[in-house]
Amino acid sequence: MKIDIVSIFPSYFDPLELSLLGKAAQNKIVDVEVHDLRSVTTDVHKSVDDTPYGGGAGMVMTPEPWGAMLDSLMGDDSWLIVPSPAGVRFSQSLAHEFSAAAHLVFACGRYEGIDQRVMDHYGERHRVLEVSLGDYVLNGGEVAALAMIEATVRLIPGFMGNPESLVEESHESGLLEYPSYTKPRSWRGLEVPEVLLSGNHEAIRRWREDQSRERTSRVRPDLLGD
Ligand code: 6GU
Repeated sequence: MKIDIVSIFPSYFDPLELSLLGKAAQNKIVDVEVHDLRSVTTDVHKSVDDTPYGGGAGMVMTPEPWGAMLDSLMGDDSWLIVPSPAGVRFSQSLAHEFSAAAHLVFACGRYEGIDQRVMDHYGERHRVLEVSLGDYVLNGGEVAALAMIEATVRLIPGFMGNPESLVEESHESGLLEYPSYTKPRSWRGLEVPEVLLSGNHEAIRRWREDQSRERTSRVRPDLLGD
């Protein structure tokens, strides 16, 4: 998979080199390139924003630099992902969809967002998605893009050392994951649940399923639809 990221703060993406994603890049599972939006500006001030038509607070990113940059990046099978608190909610199922794409382009806006015509223009020819992490506001799309990229790349076949660990994790089944324990058996007076030491695989499976349901109904009843 190829991932291009466009931002006015390219160094936000330095951690990609260090993390698990660095390994994926070394193994040629994913090729990530970061582009500075200011590199395609034509004025001495390298400006990328202006005041909003209709008035209001803040600044809006102008379409010209985005057009110049995205014309050079978008191809026939490219998806344009625009992180935005006004977008559709990111989810594990969207991460699965992203992980099957050949080319993802993340357009990270700052200020009050990007001129709507950028999304409309590329939407005529490409899959364009405005995507939000959740119901809170970040200063720009960079942190959101990092989160979406990490969630996506770990689902690409061959990325995870042990693909089994993808199967039972939170949000794959629609339930939260059951609690986990390791050695020692006793720690500060707290014991590992007896059933996990029993060797009875069917009993362990049932206990974990019960724990998943109990935890989900307690902290995320919305996932159960009640
Ligand atoms: Cl994707 N962008 C911004 N700026 N804020 C957010 C977000 C995205 N998701 C949640 N809050």
